[in-house]
Amino acid sequence: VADPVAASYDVATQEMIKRAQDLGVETCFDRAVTLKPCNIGATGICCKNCGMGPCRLPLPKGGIEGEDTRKGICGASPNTIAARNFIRMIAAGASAHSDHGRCVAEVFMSAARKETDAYQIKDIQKLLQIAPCLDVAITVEKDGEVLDRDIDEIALEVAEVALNEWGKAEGELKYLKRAPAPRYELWKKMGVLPRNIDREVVEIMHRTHIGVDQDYKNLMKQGTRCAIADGWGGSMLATDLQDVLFGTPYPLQSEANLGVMKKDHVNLVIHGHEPVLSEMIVAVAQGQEMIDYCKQAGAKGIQLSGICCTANEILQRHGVPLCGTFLQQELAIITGACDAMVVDIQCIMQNLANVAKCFHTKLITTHPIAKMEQDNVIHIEFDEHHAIEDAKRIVKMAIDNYANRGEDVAIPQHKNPVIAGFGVESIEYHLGGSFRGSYYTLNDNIINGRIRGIGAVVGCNNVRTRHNYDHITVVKELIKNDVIVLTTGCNAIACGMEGLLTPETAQVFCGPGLAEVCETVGIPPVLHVGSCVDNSRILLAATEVVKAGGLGKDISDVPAAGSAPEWMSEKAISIGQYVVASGVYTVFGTTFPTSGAPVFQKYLFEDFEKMYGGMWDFEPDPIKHAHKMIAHIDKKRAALGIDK
Ligand code: NFS
Repeated sequence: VADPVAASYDVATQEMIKRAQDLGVETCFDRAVTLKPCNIGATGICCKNCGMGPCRLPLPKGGIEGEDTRKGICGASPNTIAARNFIRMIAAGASAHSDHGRCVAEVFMSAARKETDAYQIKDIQKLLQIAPCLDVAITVEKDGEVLDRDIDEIALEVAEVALNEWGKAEGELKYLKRAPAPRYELWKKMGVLPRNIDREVVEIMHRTHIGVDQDYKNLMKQGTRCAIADGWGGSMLATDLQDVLFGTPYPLQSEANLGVMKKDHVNLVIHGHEPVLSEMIVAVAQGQEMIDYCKQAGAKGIQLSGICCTANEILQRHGVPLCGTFLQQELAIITGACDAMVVDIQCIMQNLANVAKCFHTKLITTHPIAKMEQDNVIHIEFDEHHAIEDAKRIVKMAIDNYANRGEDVAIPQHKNPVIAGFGVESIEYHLGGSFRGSYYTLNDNIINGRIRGIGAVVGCNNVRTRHNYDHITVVKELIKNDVIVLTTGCNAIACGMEGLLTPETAQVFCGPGLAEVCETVGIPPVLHVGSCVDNSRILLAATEVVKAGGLGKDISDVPAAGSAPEWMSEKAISIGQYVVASGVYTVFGTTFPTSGAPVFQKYLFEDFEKMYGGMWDFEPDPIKHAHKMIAHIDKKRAALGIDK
């Protein structure tokens, strides 16, 4: 079994791993001890794309001298194999984000057609802001006069145009032009403008089939195009349409870590990614009907909390507390206080069902594309046309189950306050100038050196490194060196658990320059900008920085760097690639899936900088990891002539 302290940096997590072991319940932390990764697969050089293999091409001990003559049955080189595997990861990651986006777009369509009472166009301001980016007019001319166009009409056209982005027959993605003009022109020159979202994924699957594309550079060209279709397509549409449907987040206060669960409350934990479901659960759980029902059941109230990106979605819009990161999902049940856990899609461990069997917890799947084989799992298929009823059924099930809770409940008493809900708009408000649409103050503070640069630290947890340790260490090292951090995904949750998402953190952990800015403006040095699809907010914030002036003409000029210290999902690889293709140096920690093909890896780590101004890097040591980012930021400062 795992050593709880070695497995996690977080005390609440350590307590729950220990408890699980005492109760004889196995978790992913224990499995990580007994189940070791395959070194050939982990380094990207196992090809299983046909029935003659798998062909495994391990790197000889001591590396390769001279020519690399390794090849598969068909002759595929290590570069081809690693590139195929890498872009298949991009295809899967881009699919996950974009299919989530499509679901939101379909709900948006229902709302625009007024087919559902549950969902409405909530944020008209945001609708009017994104409509022109989709070539949807927001005014009409009548008798020579320019008039505001009807909102319902705009919404309907936005829905149609947006949905069309997934499969249109001609043209290119409309959002690409939201990038700074030189970036768009570069993509055009490189031939990587995505045509539609689905097509780029399909083409990856085709090109990586046996006997098709056998040039790692050409494979990566398609990997890049597909990743751009994710970041500047599927993910960005997901974020925007969610904002219009559910409201653009604005800074608010909440709490994070397992300690947000309450012993005398019904605990309903929401886990997954699409806010389509969780929004309804939040609405229903806060309604009088369920509150009364809950009192009858003898509980003081309903305590909602979230895991993974659903947590970030309902935190940033409603202040629902964060229960934990990806690696804490089993532990939420092990408290014995989780009356129901409801899941939708992505990052859901199948072992949840096995853990739930050991407790009274009801585990509910809700999505037609994500079910579980175990017989204790309840499936309630969620549909936007009867969303309220579905949500009520789920909340009631949690309340009814409160009575079945055993005596043995142990909720760790650890949590920290968080401020979340930042975004392009609120950063502008807090760090903008007196003119609208300007990031002037932020840029000014970067130019005068109070802020050294911007770090985007994102991504998962991975059992192959100590839970949350790399996240926290990288972020603390960055802010200590005056790098302001934008965070999403499980990194954001980890920062919240550690108390880094409060303005008070600035005085304790920041360098003097960043501390001064945070104190003057009243913001945390680590800004929670949402879920993983909300990395699109970071792309747009970077674009606003470019527009505000003084820091170059393209995203690749800005003193900024990206990082995913504990990544594990294919989604993270897609994100990494679109961030690199957007011109940002990006460092991954823990492990890197191409190290068995040194030539291909060098292409990603070095040659990409010459092509896109951004490139990949790998550094498992979190302090060195942060300093690689800082070195890149300093290089960009020097190029702009603002170093001192
Ligand atoms: Ni992102 Fe969100 Fe977490 Fe990783 Fe999973 S929750 S979409 S993939 S594990 S950060």
